[in-house]
Amino acid sequence: MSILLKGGVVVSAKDRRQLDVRLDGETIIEMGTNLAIGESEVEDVTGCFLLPGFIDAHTHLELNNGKGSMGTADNFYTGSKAAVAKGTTTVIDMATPSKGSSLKDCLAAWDHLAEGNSSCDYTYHMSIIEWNPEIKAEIKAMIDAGITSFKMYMAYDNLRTKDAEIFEAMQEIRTFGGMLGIHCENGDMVNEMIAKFVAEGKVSPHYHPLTRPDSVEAEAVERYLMIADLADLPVNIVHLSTKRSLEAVHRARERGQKVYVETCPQYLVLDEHLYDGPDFEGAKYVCSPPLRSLEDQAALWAGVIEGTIDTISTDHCSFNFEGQKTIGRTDFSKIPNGMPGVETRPELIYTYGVAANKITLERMVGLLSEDIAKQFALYPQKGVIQQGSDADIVVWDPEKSGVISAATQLQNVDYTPYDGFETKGAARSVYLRGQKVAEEGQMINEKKGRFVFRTIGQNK
Ligand code: DUC
Ligand code: ZN
Ligand code: ZN
Repeated sequence: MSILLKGGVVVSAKDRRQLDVRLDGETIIEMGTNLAIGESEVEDVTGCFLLPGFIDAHTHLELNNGKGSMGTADNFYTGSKAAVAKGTTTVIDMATPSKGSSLKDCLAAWDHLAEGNSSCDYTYHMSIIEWNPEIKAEIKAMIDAGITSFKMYMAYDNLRTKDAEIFEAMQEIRTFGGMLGIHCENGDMVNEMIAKFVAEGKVSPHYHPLTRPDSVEAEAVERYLMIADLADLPVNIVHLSTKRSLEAVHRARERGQKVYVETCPQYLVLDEHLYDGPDFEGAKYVCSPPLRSLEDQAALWAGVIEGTIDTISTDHCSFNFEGQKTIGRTDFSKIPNGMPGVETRPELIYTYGVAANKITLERMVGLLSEDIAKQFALYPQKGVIQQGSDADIVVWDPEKSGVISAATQLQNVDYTPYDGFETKGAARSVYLRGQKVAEEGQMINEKKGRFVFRTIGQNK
């Protein structure tokens, strides 16, 4: 039976309109003012906004961190439930091969993790952690398999490749019109500084951000953008966290380069003082790049407001405090890097952005959904409420308030960096391809997620 969402305000990245929306099967079939109820089942959404399902373009729902057998606290089953319950209907997860593995094997492994377990729709960025003729030949194979975006690393010894390899990969990706995102930090400098601090007995979480100062990120951003200029490839910068990196982006744009910039909620609402908390609490915030200064935070907000930052995703990568983060009690460099966040992004950005009058709701829709869909070849199947698009809809109640809490969260991890944060606005119900899957922040219909096949050129 079709469903009629009646009395709400439909929001896109450019405007808002009072429209009823009819869903049938998996798609939006009709939109208009005062639509007749007919045979439809009605959800009265008066007082609510209808937002296109949010897309998180940067998750590590399942990741082995390369330091022994440590896997993330969440997996596809738990992470996707936490995502969709609060409004994120699609994730682009980082498929990460192990050394020596083919991209095809990695894709099969990620399909195995997600298929039948995911409660939101999903696709992947394919990580390229080594470069050789076999991997090169697989770039086209990935695009043919619906994976149009790739990820590389300039830091992390088990993941990073050389500049020349990045350059070669860029040229191959450019041949097929794919999208590349890179983790920008100077890995050599990070290693130098970790060795120095550890040798000096400076081993508390306080030292984590000091091994990765803004220059470490900005240098890598500048170098990456110069390599991209040489390769003539539009590129994405993931989790950009500093003012100096944003300045490097401005320079690249001024010389005519197309650069996409992603930042994350943690860089907008948390800051570096948290590394100095008592009882090893600072370990909870160990992620890379690290949390930054209030000056960086202000520069990032300015970028979000002006539009020099394009998207906000989470870098969700959850490790428990007890038993995982605590492994680094006597050496911060052993603390697994990453924080949970796939569940909290919509409420945080609404609270600190929209309700705080920093950005409009239209801008939030762009940052969390529409512009991500356009960048990653998901649009107009995803990222917009219009006739013919997937019926991924968040019924957003701006009056709902709440408090983020580790005790009540759906993420399968023993803490949240936002514990006790008061929020304004929340998803009242969430539709995934026409099915109501969540209500009042809880799952009512799980494991309905599906792989989204992406095609180059769809992102217009
Ligand atoms: N940074 C993190 O903190 N965790 C996962 C990967 C990354 O780049
Ligand atoms: Zn990264
Ligand atoms: Zn990441």
